[in-house]
Amino acid sequence: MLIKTHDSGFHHPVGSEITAPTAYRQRRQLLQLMATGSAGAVMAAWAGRDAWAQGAGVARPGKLAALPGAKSAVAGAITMDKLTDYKDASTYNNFYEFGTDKGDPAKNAHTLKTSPWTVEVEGLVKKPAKYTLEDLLKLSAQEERIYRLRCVEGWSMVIPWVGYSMSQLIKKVEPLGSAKYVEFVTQADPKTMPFVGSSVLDWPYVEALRLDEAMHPLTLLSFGMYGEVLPNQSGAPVRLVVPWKYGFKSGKSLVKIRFTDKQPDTAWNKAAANEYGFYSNVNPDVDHPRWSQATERRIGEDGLFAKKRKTLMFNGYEAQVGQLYAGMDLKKNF
Ligand SMILES: Nc1nc2c(c(=O)[nH]1)N[C@H]1C(S)=C(S)[C@@H](COP(=O)(O)O)O[C@H]1N2
Ligand SMILES: [Mo]
Repeated sequence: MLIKTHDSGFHHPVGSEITAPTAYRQRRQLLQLMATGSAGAVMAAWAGRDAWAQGAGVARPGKLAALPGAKSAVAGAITMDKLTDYKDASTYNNFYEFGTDKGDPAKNAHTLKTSPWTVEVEGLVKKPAKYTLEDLLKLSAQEERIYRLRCVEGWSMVIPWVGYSMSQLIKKVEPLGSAKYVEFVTQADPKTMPFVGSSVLDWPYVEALRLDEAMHPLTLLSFGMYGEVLPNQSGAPVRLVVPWKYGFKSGKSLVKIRFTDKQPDTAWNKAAANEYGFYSNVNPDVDHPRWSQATERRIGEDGLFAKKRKTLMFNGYEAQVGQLYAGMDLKKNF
């Protein structure tokens, strides 16, 4: 539900509880746990992967093309957590172009037209270019990376994304010395996206990173998940995944990548600057003005094994990314 107030503009809705868990899901979790025994969390993650690969009773919204990627070699790119069920990952989403309820994108995003698709790279680069989706897919070998994604509203998921480091594309276009930031502009087509034009946000949905953040090997340009092309509701045909930042930094359905010398205005920062900072690194010590960020709820764990998890600094990727922020006051630069 959306709440508008006079003081601070739009209020991001607080994550509401997802649909009550079914006995089926509880049984499946139990079977998965039994199947993996004491083999450890890594095995649990990969066993979960096998379960969906074999189609273990998971209802898929449609048959999507396979998108194979080798297991990632990038440090930190494979978490040891159990995978979120595909069904949860593809039916509990934030994609405001298709509505503000978590179930709206899965219901409405079938109207998104993902082909033909081009991504324009412009601004402070030696080689500005228009890439078709086909060009982008061929640009570098794809990897499967199991990343946590932590929404600012307090829920998290563990998803096997497929793609390659954003840095591969950035190297191709050769940023100028003056380039300091990278702006990610997403699709805003009122004909195919029913909520574009609503007053929730200033469209298009825009996000941005510092150039060194965009160059970090963990920053993923993603085309797929669970070994298949992205379903529309997850940001097809190409999106960003920045695993150490709150989910809203990971723009979906990218159409433009612009290199700038000034910090770009981002959609959520424009909507409520006191709630959504430019950095938005996952940080259990910095509360959102209206709720704590100290814990999170892992989607799919709302049943038999429900537990609130402690949120980790940089979403658990501190060893990999902490040095990017050396000397910065992360309470000021939230
Ligand atoms: N274009 C666009 N990208 C977006 C959003 C959006 O509303 N529009 N929501 C963001 C938010 S708040 C989150 S938490 C993640 C959610 O990704 P998921 O639905 O794949 O879990 O997408 C992000 N990317
Ligand atoms: Mo989010």
